[in-house]
Amino acid sequence: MQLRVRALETVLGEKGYFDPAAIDALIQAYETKVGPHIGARVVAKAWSDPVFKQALIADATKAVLNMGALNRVGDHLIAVENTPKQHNMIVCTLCSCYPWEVLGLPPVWYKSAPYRSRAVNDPRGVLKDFGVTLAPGTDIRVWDSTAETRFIVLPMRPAGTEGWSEEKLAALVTRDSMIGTGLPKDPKAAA
Ligand SMILES: [Co+2]
Repeated sequence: MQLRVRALETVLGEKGYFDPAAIDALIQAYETKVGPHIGARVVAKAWSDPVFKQALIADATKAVLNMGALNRVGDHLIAVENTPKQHNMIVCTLCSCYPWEVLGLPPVWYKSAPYRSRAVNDPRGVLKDFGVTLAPGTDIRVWDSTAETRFIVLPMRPAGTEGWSEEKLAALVTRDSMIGTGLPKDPKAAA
């Protein structure tokens, strides 16, 4: 596969269909600029600013545009909010669709067949494997990503963070908490 991609890239480049520098810039952006720190800032802002949170739930694509996210044409981002009654979890059962613009490159397990099937069949078991136990009575909703529609979980703001700055809050937001396979860090441990 790598060789094929390389060959295709060479041919297209030689024919002048694209500028190799543009590809390099894109790869570099995803390797160094884009990552879960962007999603963490989005979540921290939503925790701190009710107006932004409303805008995020209404249209996440639009809401994250101003936060350094590299939106790709045709992509649609949806933010799903965890509540005491509902925990959200994200999967791509078909392949590995992932909200790159806010979370960067996907972890290896996200693309694995066991995660992709078990997230649907046994989400509670998957959470257990990740060390997450939800309060009794919490429903789990699993969202299946596609090439056009991707999801980011808005975790619940941890108790004991009243008055915290957005920057301090963002440090609690883990990548997995935005996929739904984890929870934010314990503020007592982080303080
Ligand atoms: Co996919």
